[in-house]
Amino acid sequence: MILYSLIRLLLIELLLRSVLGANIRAIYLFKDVLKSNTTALTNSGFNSLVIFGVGILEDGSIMYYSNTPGSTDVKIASGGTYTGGDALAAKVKSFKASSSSVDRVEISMNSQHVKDLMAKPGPGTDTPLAKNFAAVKTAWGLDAVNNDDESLYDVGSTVTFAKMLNKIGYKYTGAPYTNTAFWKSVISQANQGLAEPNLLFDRAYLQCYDGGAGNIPSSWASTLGLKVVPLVWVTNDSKPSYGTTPTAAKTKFQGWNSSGGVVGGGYWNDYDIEKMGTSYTEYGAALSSVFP
Ligand SMILES: *[C@@H]1O[C@H](CO)[C@@H](O)[C@H](O)[C@H]1NC(C)=O
Ligand SMILES: *[C@@H]1O[C@H](CO)[C@@H](O)[C@H](O)[C@H]1NC(C)=O
Ligand SMILES: CC(=O)N[C@H]1CO[C@H](CO)[C@@H](O)[C@@H]1O
Repeated sequence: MILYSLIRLLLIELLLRSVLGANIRAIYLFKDVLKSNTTALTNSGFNSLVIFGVGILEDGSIMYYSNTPGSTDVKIASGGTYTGGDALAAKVKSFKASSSSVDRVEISMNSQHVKDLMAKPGPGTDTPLAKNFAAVKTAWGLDAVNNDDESLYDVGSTVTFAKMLNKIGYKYTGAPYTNTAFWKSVISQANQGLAEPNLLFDRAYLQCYDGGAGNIPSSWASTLGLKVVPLVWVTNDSKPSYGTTPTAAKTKFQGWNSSGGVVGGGYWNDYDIEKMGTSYTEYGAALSSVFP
């Protein structure tokens, strides 16, 4: 009887967690995914990988910008077809292999050409842009598109684009660091008439470093009407003052967790962990201890 009750409690807990998503452990992949340490990324407790450096061209083709010395940029979809090659597809698909802790993979992009393409040819699912996103989704096994708009901030075209992506099976997320008014409008319009767990805009990865260093996750969550996933920047020799060790990250996540309004945490970015020779295991463990 006791065992049965325990199992039932455990199942309810797991169900609640999956519904509420209260344990997001994310990392942004700045380094070319063909060069980063896949074993470490998929075995250190992270459950969400966000591939940085995707962009849209004027004709609706999609690029993957490598951001890594010695790597080249790749056109990953054009004319409604996946063009990124088998190696890249196999690599990204392997992130969610059965042995991996990862269950969600997103691509992160800015708002380049979104407004123009939403105006013409528009957000139909038969447009080159929509077909290209569908092709990449299938080839890479993606779950969401992450909006890292840090300059254009056009609410109307952003919401239209998010709804187009939703029609082809993507969730939509954001990486805000400033401009609460923009994000609040996008979230409320994208999620109009929807409720957990079926939100379209279902995650806000809040930058709490660099330009966003003063951000308070609980305040953002109440303004946005959506709990947030605060991000810290790992130890980095580019802007060392924002560098956060695993120990310091754990302290920050604990503080934010106790203030409320958060559903996990995450890091900007894998490149710096590898360049600085710090430990994926330790960064992952800092998240797992606060957001198990
Ligand atoms: C990749 O990560 C694994 C596990 O953390 C580690 O054992 C291995 O040495 C790393 N590989 C490289 C090339 O750094
Ligand atoms: C996180 O916050 C929740 C809710 O306040 C609390 O129950 C939990 O113990 C906290 N976790 C840690 C590791 O501090
Ligand atoms: C060592 C280093 O310069 N690392 C990176 C820190 O992050 C920025 C982006 O925010 C990269 O451009 C750097 O390469």
